[in-house]
Amino acid sequence: MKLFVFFLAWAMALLASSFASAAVVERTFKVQNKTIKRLCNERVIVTVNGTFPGPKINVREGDTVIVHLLNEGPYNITIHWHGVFQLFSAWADGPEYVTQCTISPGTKYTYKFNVTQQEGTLWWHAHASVLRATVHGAFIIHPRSGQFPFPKPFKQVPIILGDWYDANVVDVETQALASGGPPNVSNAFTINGLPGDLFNCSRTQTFKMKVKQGKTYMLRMINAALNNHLFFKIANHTFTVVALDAAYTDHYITEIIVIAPGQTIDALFTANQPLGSYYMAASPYSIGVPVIDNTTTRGIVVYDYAPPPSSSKPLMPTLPPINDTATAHKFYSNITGKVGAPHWVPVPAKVDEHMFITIGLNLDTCDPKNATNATCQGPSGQRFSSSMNNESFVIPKGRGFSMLEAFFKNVSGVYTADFPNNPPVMFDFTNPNISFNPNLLFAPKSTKSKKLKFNSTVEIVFQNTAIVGVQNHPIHIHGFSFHVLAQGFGNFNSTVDSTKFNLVNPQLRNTIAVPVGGWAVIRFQANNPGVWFVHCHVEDHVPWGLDMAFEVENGPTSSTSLPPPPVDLPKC
Ligand SMILES: *[C@@H]1O[C@H](CO)[C@@H](O)[C@H](O)[C@H]1NC(C)=O
Ligand SMILES: *[C@@H]1O[C@H](CO)[C@@H](O)[C@H](O)[C@H]1NC(C)=O
Ligand SMILES: *[C@@H]1O[C@H](CO)[C@@H](O)[C@H](O)[C@H]1NC(C)=O
Ligand SMILES: *[C@@H]1O[C@H](CO)[C@@H](O)[C@H](O)[C@H]1NC(C)=O
Ligand SMILES: *[C@@H]1O[C@H](CO)[C@@H](O)[C@H](O)[C@H]1NC(C)=O
Ligand SMILES: *[C@@H]1O[C@H](CO)[C@@H](O)[C@H](O)[C@H]1NC(C)=O
Ligand SMILES: *[C@@H]1O[C@H](CO)[C@@H](O)[C@H](O)[C@H]1NC(C)=O
Ligand SMILES: *[C@@H]1O[C@H](CO)[C@@H](O)[C@H](O)[C@H]1NC(C)=O
Ligand SMILES: *[C@@H]1O[C@H](CO)[C@@H](O)[C@H](O)[C@H]1NC(C)=O
Ligand SMILES: *[C@@H]1O[C@H](CO)[C@@H](O)[C@H](O)[C@H]1NC(C)=O
Ligand SMILES: *[C@@H]1O[C@H](CO)[C@@H](O)[C@H](O)[C@H]1NC(C)=O
Ligand SMILES: *[C@@H]1O[C@H](CO)[C@@H](O)[C@H](O)[C@H]1NC(C)=O
Ligand SMILES: [Cu+2]
Repeated sequence: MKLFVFFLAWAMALLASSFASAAVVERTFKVQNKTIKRLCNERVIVTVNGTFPGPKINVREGDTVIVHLLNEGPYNITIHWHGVFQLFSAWADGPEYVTQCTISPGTKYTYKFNVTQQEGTLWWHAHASVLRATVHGAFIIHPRSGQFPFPKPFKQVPIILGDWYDANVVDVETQALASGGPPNVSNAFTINGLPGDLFNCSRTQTFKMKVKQGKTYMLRMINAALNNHLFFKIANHTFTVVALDAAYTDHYITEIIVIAPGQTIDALFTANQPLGSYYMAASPYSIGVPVIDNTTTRGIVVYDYAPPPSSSKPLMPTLPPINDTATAHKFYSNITGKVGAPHWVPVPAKVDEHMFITIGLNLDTCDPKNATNATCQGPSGQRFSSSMNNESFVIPKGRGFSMLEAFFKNVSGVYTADFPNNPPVMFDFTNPNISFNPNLLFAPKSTKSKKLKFNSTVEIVFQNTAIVGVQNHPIHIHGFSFHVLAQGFGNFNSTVDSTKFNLVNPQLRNTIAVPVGGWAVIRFQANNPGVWFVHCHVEDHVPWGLDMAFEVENGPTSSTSLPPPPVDLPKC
């Protein structure tokens, strides 16, 4: 009898695993120009396969992904698979000049990687210039078993929040980088590429989601907007957050979702209201940015058999004011990780490397003798800059190799491995009185990485500064998810604040919105050799220098080392 039960269990396990065996998901992405009309004007944008947002990729955990990227567009490009661990496949990670040289117009590159040890919503986006504005899409990792750690929702719907520039977005950036001033802001936010009926000429450009009363839906949310955190609500409905950045969380019930650039959220909602139509809407959360797109995008949730919209106006949710830090902070800090859920990782207990990294804006000097309005449009007649630990990162373009190739081939002159563990001087980081202190304002330009031993555990305090002005910077780490141990306002004080660390069930994230005028502490294990970009996901801050990189050494065996580059890796 015992033997029979054992046999049955074995046979069933075999059956289950054959149903759930790993597949190869192979796609072709054609990067190409596309003329589309938004906000009354036709614009040429760069797309994948002519769609905005781009094609959705569905995989199951354990699958192999092969994407052939053909660049038929006008610009150099790369694609990043945002949040995918890229275990032992750093060559497929994508950030320009960090893990690869760019794919020039008329050429191609094949991204190949396995998706393991994670499930939920992630996304892909261009990681060259500002092309991610229009070159992005959902990357959805379904459970290999087909089972969620909650009842299966009736439908799963991607909600990609983005923004729209009524201009050529590459020209907007080029002009801003030349002038040293702030780039022009977007003209609209979008839900799945559509601005919604609050904008001119956009009544038919409103995202509609049909629902059946009583059913539960899973929104797979992505903030693809270049520079803005967003508040999101559906009138008269509440959400249950079940995952953040493709890691399961304890169920968190909320009327509002807050999502920083780069982040993703899986949220359930049940169509439990009277038949009718209800707006879903998003508006920005922002502090310290003087000029901002403060518009609202909206779509409509329509119940099946609802009276036609002409006879009943959809209900509109009330969104918080743009500066509602209390609401943003509550959402960002209150959710906990789901211990024991698939792919849960306990917090590593022993820390090998402690880092304290200041993050924020800076200025770059304008030669007063040469100062013109064309080149010195930043504050105080200077140029905008930004830094981590007072090192303003320069992307190593034009040095012959990407950082990853330099790492693999041991080439010098591309970057150095001396990124400091601490800022050069301690000061009252978040005191507004220091904002224009000339001793703190100007950060030197460099391309520095921090070297990590394979499998070492790193703890980082990210400390915002008030230099130029405080903001909330969403810091994204490539190649890893990290535990968020604590967050707070003001200056981090290790005596007081380390007692607040959640070492039991913290969030696992790939992008942490460091509170405005505050700090966040994260911890992760460097189990993936390669060069991994670390940067603010506010797009404007990337070329200004709010970046660094980790160089993770190879492990002791060939299976724990970075394999050689693919033969078609683009050359610089
Ligand atoms: C993109 O377009 C190409 C041909 O134009 C097609 O072969 C490919 O399947 C499309 N890819 C996706 C993801 O739709
Ligand atoms: C694509 O559009 C850009 C910007 O509008 C234009 O400069 C370029 O010539 C176009 N390229 C192609 C290949 O159509
Ligand atoms: C993906 O996994 C398979 C099977 O373990 C392995 O043979 C292959 O090298 C992996 N591919 C990449 C790109 O890591
Ligand atoms: C929907 O919410 C509004 C306020 O946001 C409230 O006034 C109204 O009573 C609610 N309607 C229903 C049917 O619950
Ligand atoms: C947006 O900001 C402008 C000025 O920057 C202001 O005139 C306008 O009222 C604001 N709109 C909203 C919806 O807050
Ligand atoms: C938000 O801005 C409004 C209008 O400028 C101001 O009255 C209010 O005090 C601000 N709230 C916070 C929390 O800063
Ligand atoms: C979440 O907020 C509640 C109410 O403010 C508080 O009691 C709880 O400790 C918070 N949990 C976390 C993990 O921050
Ligand atoms: C002066 O400004 C021009 C651009 O207007 C720039 O090319 C040049 O390098 C600057 N010279 C100095 C000494 O800063
Ligand atoms: C520079 O711009 C300011 C205002 O933005 C203007 O008053 C001034 O005349 C301009 N100077 C030059 C040399 O263009
Ligand atoms: C890395 O560390 C983890 C636990 O901290 C351990 O299970 C694993 O074996 C280590 N890997 C290697 C290659 O040493
Ligand atoms: C940290 O907090 C402790 C306890 O309040 C205080 O004594 C200490 O001066 C603080 N340290 C710093 C650097 O502010
Ligand atoms: C595009 O890539 C080519 C080849 O690496 C390089 O020469 C060129 O400068 C790049 N163009 C831009 C605008 O970055
Ligand atoms: Cu930033």
